[in-house]
Amino acid sequence: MTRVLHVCAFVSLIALLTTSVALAYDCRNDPANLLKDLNCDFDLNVSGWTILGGAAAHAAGDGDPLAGSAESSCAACTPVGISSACAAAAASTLYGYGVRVKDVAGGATLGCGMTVNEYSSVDCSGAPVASSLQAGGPSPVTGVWTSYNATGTTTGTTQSLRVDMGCQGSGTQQIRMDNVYFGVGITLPVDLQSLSVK
Ligand SMILES: [Ca+2]
Repeated sequence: MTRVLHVCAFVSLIALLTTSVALAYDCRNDPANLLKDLNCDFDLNVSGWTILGGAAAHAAGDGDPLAGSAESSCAACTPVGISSACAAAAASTLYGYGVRVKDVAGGATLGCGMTVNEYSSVDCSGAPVASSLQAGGPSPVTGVWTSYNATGTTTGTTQSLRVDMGCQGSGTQQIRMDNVYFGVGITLPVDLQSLSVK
């Protein structure tokens, strides 16, 4: 019984720490976040973002950590998601990046996350020189906000970037996204997807 209690306490502590750190980050108030002024928090609308697949809407009453999130939905398409406006970025630089995602309808069965499209132009014109920086993972538990975070280095010619984010699945998909970031020195933990204690 004692060991079980210790394990439970440990799991609770990890969950608490993970939640606390994730909730503490506010994309709008981080000077290092290149998306800080590109509607990263979706507090009022989804202005500045374009549709990747499905339809886009604003979920005013839902968000993480702050109210307001971007919603994408689709009856039969994949992926479902949105793409950011163009942001200036530096070449050969280590960045941290990520997004929080909530699967509302349970249709994002193949996973969710973010892809960074890098351009050698200053305005995201032309074809991407790379799309290899990604923060992805299994689909979140339905109805639970989950972090997808990673770090990676831009190419030697990168001058600008767009961030794509969303989910892949089948059937009806309805997801929400919030608190998007891309910046030097930003390192946030990935939420626990699952945990088994043997
Ligand atoms: Ca928000």
